[in-house]
Amino acid sequence: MDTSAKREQWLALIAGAADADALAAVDRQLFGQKGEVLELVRSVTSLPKEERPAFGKAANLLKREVEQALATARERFEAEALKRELTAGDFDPTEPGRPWQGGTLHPITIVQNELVDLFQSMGFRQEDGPEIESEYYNFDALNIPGDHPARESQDTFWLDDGNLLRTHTSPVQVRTMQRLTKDGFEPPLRVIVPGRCFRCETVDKTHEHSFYQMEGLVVDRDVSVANLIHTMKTCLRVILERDVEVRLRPGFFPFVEPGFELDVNCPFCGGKGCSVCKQSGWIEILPCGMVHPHVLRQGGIDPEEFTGFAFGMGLQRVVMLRYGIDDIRQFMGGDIRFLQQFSEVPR
Ligand code: FA5
Repeated sequence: MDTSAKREQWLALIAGAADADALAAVDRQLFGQKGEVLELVRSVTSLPKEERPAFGKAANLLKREVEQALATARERFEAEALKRELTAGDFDPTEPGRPWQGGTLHPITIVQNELVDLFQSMGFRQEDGPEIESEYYNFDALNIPGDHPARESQDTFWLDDGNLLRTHTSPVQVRTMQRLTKDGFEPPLRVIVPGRCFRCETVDKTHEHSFYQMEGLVVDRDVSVANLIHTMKTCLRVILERDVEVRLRPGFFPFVEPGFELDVNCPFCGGKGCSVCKQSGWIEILPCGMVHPHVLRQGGIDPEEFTGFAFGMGLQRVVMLRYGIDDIRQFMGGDIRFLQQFSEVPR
């Protein structure tokens, strides 16, 4: 049977469809329940056996060609419809798009990244520890037994299983020393631990229930307070972007001996005295001290042979000083106008 006449007729029908509706009608005529193309393919059964293979092949090829012609015509109508939709009304596809509002880094992250880079350049390694901590690591290993009054100054959230939300990053001191000495490691040891801490405190301009600290720990032979002061001065000079003077006052933390509060000369008045530094010329910036022998022993290090220093920097405090922010609640307040002032994009 000659299928070429059918071919001409069907392709002309498709080409002649004026719009998508007309094309749909042609589709039904050719491929519907009694569609002409399908009828042609089915008619193979009425032929003598020897004619069937050649006819079947030709009919199927024709069917595929007509399907393809229908699909091409359908795509053309769809594209035309989309174009009509886009150019209708107020929409102007030739107008430039709105710039993409990408996120920026949180100021705490900016300063934390800078501190990590700085300490890594001084040979420190970054460590991490759990935010849900055991009583042993948060308190006992740090020389704060159950009846010690120092526990009062770090009231926390206790969980039903006896664990707690860590009140500081200091527990990672003993965790790190234990993990390394278990494998036969000996100092020198230089670590920093940035991380989130929690305290059951009333929130005000300078206190949050969740805040960030960065712990530092150095253990080696003959480590002294001079090494501590030099390291702190270097770090503060970079972070506060200016030359700094520091001073130490006695401070009490059971896991250091001696312990200090480290002050920096006021960045707002240069040390002359202003309302921020309460006319003293100094601003308290971080507590620190020489690691207590009890803590070294808990970490598997012999305090007769090694000494060390440690510090616990409140990250928000440093960020506030650097950018002149006067209320700690801004950091987690979710005010986009506050956050948009810090334009550093994620690395
Ligand atoms: C500690 O947490 C000690 N672990 C620090 C330390 C480490 C001392 C190593 C000696 C050696 P303190 O409770 O003072 O100390 O907290 C340290 C810093 O965390 C404070 O100076 C402050 O900047 C910040 N901080 C403490 N509590 C809060 C809070 N509720 N909200 C915001 N920042 C806080």
